[in-house]
Amino acid sequence: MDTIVAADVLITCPSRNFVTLKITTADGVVGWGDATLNGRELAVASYLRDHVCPLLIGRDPARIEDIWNYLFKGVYWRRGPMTMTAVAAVDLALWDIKGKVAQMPVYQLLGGAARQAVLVYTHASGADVPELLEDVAAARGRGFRAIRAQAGVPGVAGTYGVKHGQYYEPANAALPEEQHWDTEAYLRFAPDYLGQVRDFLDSEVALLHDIHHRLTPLEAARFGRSVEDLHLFWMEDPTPADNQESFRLIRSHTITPIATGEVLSSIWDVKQLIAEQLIDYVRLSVTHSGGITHLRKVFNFAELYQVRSGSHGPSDISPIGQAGAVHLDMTIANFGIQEFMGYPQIVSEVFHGGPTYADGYLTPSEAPGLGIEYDETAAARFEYSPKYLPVARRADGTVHDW
Ligand code: KDG
Ligand code: MG
Repeated sequence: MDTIVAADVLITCPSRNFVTLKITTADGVVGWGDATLNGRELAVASYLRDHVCPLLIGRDPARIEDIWNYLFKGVYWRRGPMTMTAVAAVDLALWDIKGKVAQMPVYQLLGGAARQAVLVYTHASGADVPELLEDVAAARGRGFRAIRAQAGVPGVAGTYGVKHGQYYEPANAALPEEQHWDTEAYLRFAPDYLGQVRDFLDSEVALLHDIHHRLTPLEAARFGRSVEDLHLFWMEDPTPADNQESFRLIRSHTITPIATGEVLSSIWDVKQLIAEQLIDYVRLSVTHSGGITHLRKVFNFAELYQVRSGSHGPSDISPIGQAGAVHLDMTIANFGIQEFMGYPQIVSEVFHGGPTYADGYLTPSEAPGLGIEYDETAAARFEYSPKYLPVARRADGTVHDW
């Protein structure tokens, strides 16, 4: 039996922060796991370093399910994004090791390919509609068949979801910026600009839109109804999902498909949403939801209710997490779509390999394991730097939902 002899947490910031877990076995096999939680990176790093890594030493890396349960059920405090991201990092690293030992890519270990490649969507945004349409055209030029569109709302400074500079990067300040939010202005403007994007795009290109939990259930129902003719692929995070039953109200008023879950991290957070068919796509990610082992269970459960996967895949999930997502996406029966924002070029100095993008699809690496390697020498050049997402306030100063 091989054993785990080291578990190290590594932090790097090639334009943004990434936390990586490195597990080394006595046989010299190294597995990589993603532990990046945007804006709370150091909390997960400490959770791993101080509370999880010591528990891994001497264990058999082949026993993925057992180690997962040891870290979830065996711990008094469970669930929550910090815990589930830390457990995910261990899980991803163990799948990487298992693949390297078996000399197989992880998707083969998960049952093999259920499709030829993974359909992805990317982001297009603009401060105004002409800028947005330019960005949509650029995304089409890169071959994307599904595009998420966000435009600045007139009179709402710094609308979240709109890129700054070349790359969309809202986590841009050493302390959170405060931005302005106006629901009525958004509700007046968004259906109109999405209509312009729909007219601009060929009908076979899927159009997505992210609401970032900014609406009440009734406002979301009004929005969903107002865009029904546009046949959105989905409206994302229409309202916070803390209260899962509130999605019933949205569902009873509109046939616009609903996706949610990027801030959720366990099967319990989406159980009612799935079992009552209140959503169409579940957006948990391997990085923030306990890794491949747990997310596979979520997707298998969702399959029973014809809910499809639509995993979160922003540039604040590291290329290791993105690689894990693509391996899982290849194998599940109810795959829907995978988010893929891509990364600034500098990120590839640290993370080598990973899935290949072509013509609107990602294909996993055929290398053993996750097929991605972390360059520790390159990573050491990029020191951690605090970066926070903005906070939104209404005109009267009230803090608004993320
Ligand atoms: O950490 C926050 C980002 O990952 C998130 O804001 C991006 O909403 C997002 C999305 O759909 O990718
Ligand atoms: Mg989102």
